[in-house]
Amino acid sequence: MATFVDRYPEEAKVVQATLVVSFISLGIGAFFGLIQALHRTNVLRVIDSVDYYTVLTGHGVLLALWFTIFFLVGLFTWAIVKGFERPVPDIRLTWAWVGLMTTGAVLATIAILAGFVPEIPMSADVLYTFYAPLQAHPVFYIGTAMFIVGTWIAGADWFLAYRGWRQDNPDERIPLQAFMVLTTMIMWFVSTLGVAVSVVVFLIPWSLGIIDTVNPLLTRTLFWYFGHPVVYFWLMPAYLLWYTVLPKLAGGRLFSDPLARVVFVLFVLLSTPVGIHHQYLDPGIAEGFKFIAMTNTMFLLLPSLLTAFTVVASVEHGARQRGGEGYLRWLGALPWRDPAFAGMALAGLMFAAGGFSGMINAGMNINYLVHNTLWVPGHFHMTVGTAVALTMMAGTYWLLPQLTGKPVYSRPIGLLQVITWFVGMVFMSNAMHRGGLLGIPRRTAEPQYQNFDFVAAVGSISEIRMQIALGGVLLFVSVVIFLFNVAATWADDRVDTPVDDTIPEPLSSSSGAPLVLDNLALWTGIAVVLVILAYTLPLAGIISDAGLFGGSRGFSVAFSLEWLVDATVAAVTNVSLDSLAGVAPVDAVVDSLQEVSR
Ligand code: HAS
Ligand code: CU
Repeated sequence: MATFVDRYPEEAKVVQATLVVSFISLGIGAFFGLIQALHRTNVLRVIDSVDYYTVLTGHGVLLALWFTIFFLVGLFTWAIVKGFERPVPDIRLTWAWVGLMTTGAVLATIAILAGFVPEIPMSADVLYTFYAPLQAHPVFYIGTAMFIVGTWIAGADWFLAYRGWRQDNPDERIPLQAFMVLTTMIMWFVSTLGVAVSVVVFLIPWSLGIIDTVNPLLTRTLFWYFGHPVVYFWLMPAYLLWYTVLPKLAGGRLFSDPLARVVFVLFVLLSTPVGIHHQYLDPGIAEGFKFIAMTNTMFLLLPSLLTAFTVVASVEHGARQRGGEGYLRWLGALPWRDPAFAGMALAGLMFAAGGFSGMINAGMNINYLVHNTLWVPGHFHMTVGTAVALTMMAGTYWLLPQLTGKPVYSRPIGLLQVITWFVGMVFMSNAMHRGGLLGIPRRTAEPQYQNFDFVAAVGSISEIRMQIALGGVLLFVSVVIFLFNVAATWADDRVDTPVDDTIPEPLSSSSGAPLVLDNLALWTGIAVVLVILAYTLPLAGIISDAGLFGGSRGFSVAFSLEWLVDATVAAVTNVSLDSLAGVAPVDAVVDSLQEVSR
């Protein structure tokens, strides 16, 4: 079959355009990552600590939002066109959402970068989670809103493509890759509602001065309503590649098409009613709702565990087709020299570890130990920073030749690049997890408290810091090599040999999948009901406590002086006064309290 770019030249241009925006964001975002990794480990300080949040916001927004999502919309366009084997319904609509998303992203980025120039009265040091009480310039929120509306139009574009295909193929199963795109977009439509309300109803009017106050807990909750599903929005393109491309690269076939469909349906149902697991420590949300979020999160492990099973089984099948044998020796028969395979497989392996740290985050009680520590960035650099980012880079080595008709400039350099990423991340994220357990906080330029020593049971704090810095440097080097390889591929000449993009039939094909799996309306309905059940009461509570637009008088806490004295004396005498003797402030307090109680 002819190469994708020759079959669908217009669509190939669109995908290339979104990849360009994605990779520019990757380059700038990775540079910010290098600066902050060296800064907070005190290895090299090129910025003032006051600029740290500008750098951190740039790093988070450019990598977690622009790099990943621009790649996603490109990949999904390719998957829809290839899945249905027909062009998009109207290429002008397609360019319209590309333009809207890009304009929005550029505006929001300008607002962030302006933070470096004191003369410009604009900044957006609000981090990629941008909830109140941090406030950004309106341009940041407006840009973000345009970006999100752009993704909605992209989703509409793909559903229109589906409608066209369905009219011509009333009885066929939705092709697997297209099914993955459509279910992911249903999840996205349901979940972006939260962030859209937060931005349009509260943050934009607040930043423009139209309203004076907001209810910070409300904007946080609306953010996390979207903030958990967004992590699966990043992950689903990686899953799409692991399910459909990785088995082929391994030399085999997907183990089960129906199981893959079940996994994507589970993500539609369960991704949103779990967001409160980011708020276990927020006051103002009753413990019971946190418990429900935890239970849902534990159920949500299921689709990823199923994925681990299906994808590893498919890869093993590939290895055995290539002559691999034994319980584990088959691993050696895999095409490890192929950068696309090696990158995706290493990304998957690291996701197994990132998934486990996610399970720890998800436990309400253990979360108290790791929340807001360096553990959490350790977790998400393994998940979004490797499972997703490394799969996207590896996927590029497979996708780019189809979109350009040009072979990858250098596959050995590609292999070096994916290995550098993996090794860099092993150093950085392992050290971050360990640092978090010692209580090193996240999101600060100055993690060292005055007159306070972190005590490491194993190794030392300096060793942890060195590993983070070393890892950060390797990751930056990997991005530079990646961008070089991609740019050199683009600059190369076309070859005549067609680039193969066929995906082999799964071992257990879609004909065995229950028809109900393709009933998208049913899954959307259930997802909405689950969201209503999980969020109505917590949101009602938050609004009745502090008002829709905040500005409440606060909680009054009443107690008598006598009660305070009794409680304090009881507490202090319980600790055993002897053990505290000599601690000057304690002595003074005890003396004066005893005075009062006499
Ligand atoms: Fe998470 C915090 C819980 C997955 C991203 N997470 C974050 C934050 C980010 C993030 C960015 O419950 C920080 C947000 C912030 O700034 O505050 N997370 C989980 C759980 C999972 C999980 C239970 N997270 C992800 C994914 C992310 C991501 C995916 C991005 C893409 N996370 C939490 C919680 C918090 C949190 C709490 C709040 C922490 C706090 O206190 O702030 C699960 O979905 C994980 C399930 C995964 C598995 C692994 C399955 C293994 C597979 C590997 C297959 C192998 C292959 C290799 C392909 C069970 C699928 C084959 C090759 C061969 C050679 C054989
Ligand atoms: Cu989450």
